[in-house]
Amino acid sequence: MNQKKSMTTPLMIKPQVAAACEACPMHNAGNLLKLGVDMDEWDFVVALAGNPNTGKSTVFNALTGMRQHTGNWPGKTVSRAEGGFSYGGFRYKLIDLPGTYSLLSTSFDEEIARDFILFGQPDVTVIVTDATQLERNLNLALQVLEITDRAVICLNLMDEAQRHGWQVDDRRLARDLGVPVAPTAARQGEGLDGLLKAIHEVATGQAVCKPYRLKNESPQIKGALTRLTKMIQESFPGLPNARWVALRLLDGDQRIAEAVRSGELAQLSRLSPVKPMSQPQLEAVV
Ligand SMILES: Nc1nc2c(ncn2[C@@H]2O[C@H](COP(=O)(O)OP(=O)(O)OP(=O)(O)O)[C@@H](O)[C@H]2O)c(=O)[nH]1
Ligand SMILES: [Mg+2]
Repeated sequence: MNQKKSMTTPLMIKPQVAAACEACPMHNAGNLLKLGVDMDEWDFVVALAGNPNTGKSTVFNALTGMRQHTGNWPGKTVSRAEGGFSYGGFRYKLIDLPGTYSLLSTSFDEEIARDFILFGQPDVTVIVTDATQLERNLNLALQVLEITDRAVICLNLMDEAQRHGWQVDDRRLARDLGVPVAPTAARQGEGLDGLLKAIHEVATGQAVCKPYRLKNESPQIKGALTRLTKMIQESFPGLPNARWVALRLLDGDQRIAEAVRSGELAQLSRLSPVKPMSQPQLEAVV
């Protein structure tokens, strides 16, 4: 594979006539402010997620250069790097999320990453993966794709994969996962143009993602999941991830249950709930 040329694998590039709403930012500025990110001077916000040690900070540094600073996540001692870059006439804010193996919220790091993707609704979430450990890395990637449908896979450490003589079929991966895949060797600065292009296309709605969603639940769970997803869709129209919310409620996730009760989830749907879930309905599932 020639690393020098643009290596992104675009997905369903639409003509430039994307409807206005598709080109509009989808982030939740109010929630982002609560999460410590002020979007006043930015058009789009991009989150960098990934397993530990996959090169997130290397990608972050390569994209932002000197335009970055570090601080802490609100109320946490976990440090956060944020920075910015311009591309295609837009100003992008980039947030380096803590490295995690999962988003099940079992540690501070997982909670931060998950809350940012769920409540901040970044315009694009870049999932940085290690091309030499793809199978392991796809666990987190699939979890991210359950929460958001605006994602790009950064297939990093391609130089290492090549050194081992391994071929990674990025086109097939993009097709199977339903999101653009950009192969990179971030330490060498290779493939970054392709990554920027993929981010830009997803942020502006030129590329439409159709993320793969796991469907291997048992028949018993399937029935409950279908019913609960429908209830959530009716209560929170426009919520991008009703099925994932239903799965988390069935799993007894207290943070998500609280978000349903408090109306935090209603804000994400960008509409008031037309038919709020009643307390008995909610109690029946959590
Ligand atoms: N060979 C090679 N090494 C890389 C590449 N990208 C990053 N690295 C190296 O991988 C190591 C980890 O990179 P980081 O950018 O710190 O990874 P991270 O995901 O931010 O790590 P955590 O924040 O600890 O989760 C560093 O030694 C980098 O220089 C790459 O594309 N190729
Ligand atoms: Mg890092």
